[in-house]
Amino acid sequence: MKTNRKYLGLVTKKFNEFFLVDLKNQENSGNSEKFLCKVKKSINFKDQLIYVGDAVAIEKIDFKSKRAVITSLKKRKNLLVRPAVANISNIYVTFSVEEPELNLSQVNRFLISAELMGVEVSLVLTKCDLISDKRRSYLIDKFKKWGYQVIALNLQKSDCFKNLLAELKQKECSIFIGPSGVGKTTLQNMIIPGLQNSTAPVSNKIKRGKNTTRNVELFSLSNQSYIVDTPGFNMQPLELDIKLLPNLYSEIYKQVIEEGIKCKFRNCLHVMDEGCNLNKSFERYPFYKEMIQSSKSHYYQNQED
Ligand SMILES: Nc1nc2c(ncn2[C@@H]2O[C@H](COP(=O)(O)OP(=O)(O)OP(=O)(O)O)[C@@H](O)[C@H]2O)c(=O)[nH]1
Ligand SMILES: [Mg+2]
Ligand SMILES: [Zn+2]
Repeated sequence: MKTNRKYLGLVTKKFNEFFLVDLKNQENSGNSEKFLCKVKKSINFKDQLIYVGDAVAIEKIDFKSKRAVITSLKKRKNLLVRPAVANISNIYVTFSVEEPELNLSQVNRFLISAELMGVEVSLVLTKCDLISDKRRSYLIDKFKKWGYQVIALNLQKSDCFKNLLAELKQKECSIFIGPSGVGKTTLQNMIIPGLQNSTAPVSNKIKRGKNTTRNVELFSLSNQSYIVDTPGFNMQPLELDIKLLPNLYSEIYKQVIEEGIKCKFRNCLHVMDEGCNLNKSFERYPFYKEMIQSSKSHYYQNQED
């Protein structure tokens, strides 16, 4: 049975030239219907490329074979570039406290690149069963000082995610990003009953993840909220517009905006001492300086090209 009616859908997975699309606003959306769709040629190009998280119109729906065609893309709120996901409301940067070992510079790169999206960013710490309570409190305290909500989990305990689940249900589209092997899929399998996506132990020798999740995929928590699992990766040094950087570190923008500190030069990057009034005694300052330097050299390199 084919219908020519137009439906609004949500792209939940992308592979080659196909997309999985959930029909939106269905009453019993917990187990909503998924359609395998191709895209009408005229829309899937240039700035109209379609990503997981996009709202789309689908037509030529065949309810029997569960096939349809995406015929238009709705205006999106935002687009995260890596991993490519549209319409995100919350980012949960996810790291294990051990196995793989916690790398503060990596945590910082993930957090700062997430901040660029201008959405709420939180930090999830997994595998807390592998460290002492004292170390756990120390880490929570550290990342709170970096300006983040910290959710410390032991995924071996079956009820560890209850508060997080309640929080996720209040949000629209939450994405979990972080290195391979930290437990992103394990957590989502616990959160969504019946979900049994592949997970794998970290490699024995170097305690690195095995890149188990290969695709970005969006799952429904309810009619209004979704979570997105993503393939793990390590973040390369960031090369950003240096003028943006001071606003991405809460330790800096709090001083500038909330406390009203003023430096001698209006566009002070807070790396030269002359006329700079920023209090630099915060833990992430060396990371900030390093990011300014690498973004600067990137900037000058591009000017020379
Ligand atoms: N001890 C302990 N092991 C955990 C915890 N969370 C996850 N693991 C284990 O960590 C391993 C990796 O978990 P995955 O869920 O596959 O990790 P991932 O982040 O999805 O990795 P990629 O898909 O490769 O990006 C699995 O063997 C999990 O059982 C935890 O809180 N404690
Ligand atoms: Mg995974
Ligand atoms: Zn300054």
